[in-house]
Amino acid sequence: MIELASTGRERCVLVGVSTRTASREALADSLDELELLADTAGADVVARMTQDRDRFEPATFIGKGKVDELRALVQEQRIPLVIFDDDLTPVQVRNLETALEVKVLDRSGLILDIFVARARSSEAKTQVELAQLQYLLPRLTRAWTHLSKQFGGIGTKGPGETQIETDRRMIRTRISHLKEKLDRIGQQRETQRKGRRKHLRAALVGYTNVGKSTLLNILSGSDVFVENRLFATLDPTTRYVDLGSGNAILMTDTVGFIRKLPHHLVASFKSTLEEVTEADMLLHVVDVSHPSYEEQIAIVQETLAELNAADRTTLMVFNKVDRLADRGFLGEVARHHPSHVFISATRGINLMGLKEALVALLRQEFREVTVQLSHTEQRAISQLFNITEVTEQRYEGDTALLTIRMAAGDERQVRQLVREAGGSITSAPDPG
Ligand SMILES: Nc1nc2c(ncn2[C@@H]2O[C@H](COP(=O)(O)OP(=O)(O)OP(=O)(O)O)[C@@H](O)[C@H]2O)c(=O)[nH]1
Ligand SMILES: [Mg+2]
Repeated sequence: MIELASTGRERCVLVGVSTRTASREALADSLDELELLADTAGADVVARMTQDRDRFEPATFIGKGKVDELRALVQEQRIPLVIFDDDLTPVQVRNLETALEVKVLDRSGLILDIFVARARSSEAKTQVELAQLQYLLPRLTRAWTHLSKQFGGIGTKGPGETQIETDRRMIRTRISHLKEKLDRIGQQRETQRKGRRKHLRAALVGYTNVGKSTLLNILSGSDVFVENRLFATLDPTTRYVDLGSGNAILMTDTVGFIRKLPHHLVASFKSTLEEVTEADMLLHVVDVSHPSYEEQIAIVQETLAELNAADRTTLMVFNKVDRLADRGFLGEVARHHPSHVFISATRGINLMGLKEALVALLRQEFREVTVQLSHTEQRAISQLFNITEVTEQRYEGDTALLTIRMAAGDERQVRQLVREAGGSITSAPDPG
């Protein structure tokens, strides 16, 4: 663990390997990002070491010569921490720590560390702890003596084999306890979401540090934490956003994605990320000024697929256009992504365009109509309340008039229902 407050900043070396499939350029890019992650975690990068290899060394990930070189470097410059850009197996970590005599972390371990430091709510803390324990379990060996401190009560002499077994059992118990707790929180969340059904919901998704929270703040006039670091946001925040001309939505900001996001984290953040998977539409925010914005889009799309949200209606929001010296390539970007807007959240460029695009999407995905039914058709009326969003209900004599908003996919069912109940449907007056 990198201790943020107590020990100040820690110095570290980054290590990356380029292979035939991952070019040197891609590696440099990935290491830049790893450096940002290290910085976020409270470590200063003093050196980078890279190696070209066609295959990874099973025992130590990098070749023996490189291990020696690395050892010389960390010993000479008294660097206490080495961070690998790729995930290491528990055995590799152990071998490397033995050979180098300093702490070794991999990318997942580093990301977990940041999540630990940043988790604020009880839910985020629980999710992070679960991910951390699942990451730790296979790595639990003699080297992990600090566990005793973390859990308290365990002997301080450092775990022997029996002690490790006891630790493993404790961790498994703790894991199932945390899972139960998350299930309960998930159910509460579900209830809260149902209560919010009155408004359509949009979720901000995107790579970390692209400006999601900045955008939510500016659209809703709120004050969500923004920082030029990775993973500023862990807990989902939902705000009311007025789109003008009588349209409004609830917009949720949530955790950003990153390449090689540890699998355990995605799994433990499932309930947080359900805010995303259950939204009516997604705003995929992209930092179009970033050199690898295209790869970032692909990574976000992969993560969305993992969450079964790849087919959700999506508006591509290309942010930070103010940082572009040359906007010539935006035409090409627009052709690639038919549903798009270009904006700058900090400069307030084209926010009207964004709102208009959202309203257009709402109209396309959701139809607002007025249903006329005999007031005796209570069953049909209550079904309408179940399937659609009833925005207004009034009576004229024996006739019930319901203004409803329905998803395009539910329209057939609604029409049939109304027909069978002897009612009729007219388009609702355009609110605009
Ligand atoms: N130049 C420029 N900077 C921006 C713009 N929008 C956001 N930023 C900056 O980008 C950085 C990250 O912004 P955030 O809103 O925290 O990004 P995020 O996507 O919420 O990041 P995470 O919560 O870490 O996933 C901050 O320093 C913002 O000031 C923009 O339109 N132009
Ligand atoms: Mg944020």
